[in-house]
Amino acid sequence: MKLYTSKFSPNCRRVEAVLHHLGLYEEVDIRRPNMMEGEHRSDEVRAANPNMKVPTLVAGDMNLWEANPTMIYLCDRAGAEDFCPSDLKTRFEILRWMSWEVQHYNRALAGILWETVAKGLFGGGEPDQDKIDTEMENYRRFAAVLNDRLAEHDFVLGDRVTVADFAVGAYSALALLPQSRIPLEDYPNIKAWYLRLESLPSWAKTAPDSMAEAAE
Ligand SMILES: N[C@@H](CCC(=O)N[C@@H](CS)C(=O)NCC(=O)O)C(=O)O
Repeated sequence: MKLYTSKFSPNCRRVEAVLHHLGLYEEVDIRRPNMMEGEHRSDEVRAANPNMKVPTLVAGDMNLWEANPTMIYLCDRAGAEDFCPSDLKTRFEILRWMSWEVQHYNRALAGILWETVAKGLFGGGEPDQDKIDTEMENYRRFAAVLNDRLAEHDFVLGDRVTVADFAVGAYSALALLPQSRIPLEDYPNIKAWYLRLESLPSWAKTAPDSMAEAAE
């Protein structure tokens, strides 16, 4: 398998973390196109993913793009029943939380993090407070749902980590940065869960070493 990926991207982190978790990382040819130089728009990446985005995984004759289905593919390929159960009820819950994070929770989070953390690194200028305020309203709405869920469980689906945690928690490292302005003090269960995730070996192995590296 071949993975086009980037150190900075939370979408790539979740796929790389799944590879570590499943013990598949060493089997994969890891390619890191230099995003600042636009290398992800090369013919090579475009041939595998017409969107020219990472993560993109090439597995035999399959080109896989979009992080969440790629993670499920890897789990199913590895037969990782504990990490990504296939019974109807649990699989529905995994897909539900994955849809929810894309559409609601991480969408709002990413909107804030772009303004507070990423924009400056990518030469985008000063944070736009109006945009932060709009996204913060969304963030608070959906963070309350996750915080309540995590009051009862250590992980999103229950008492053990699953692929749903790697999806919903994809932005943990950035959200924990002091400059992120994410109000985690108001959502202590999310903060505790983020720290729990960061301590998992497979998640920790994929942490950006520094913001300088992240900006590469
Ligand atoms: N929905 C996609 C998002 C992929 C994505 O937006 N990747 C970003 C990095 S986080 C990227 O490749 N950006 C480069 C670009 O859009 O030109 C997924 O889940 O994989």
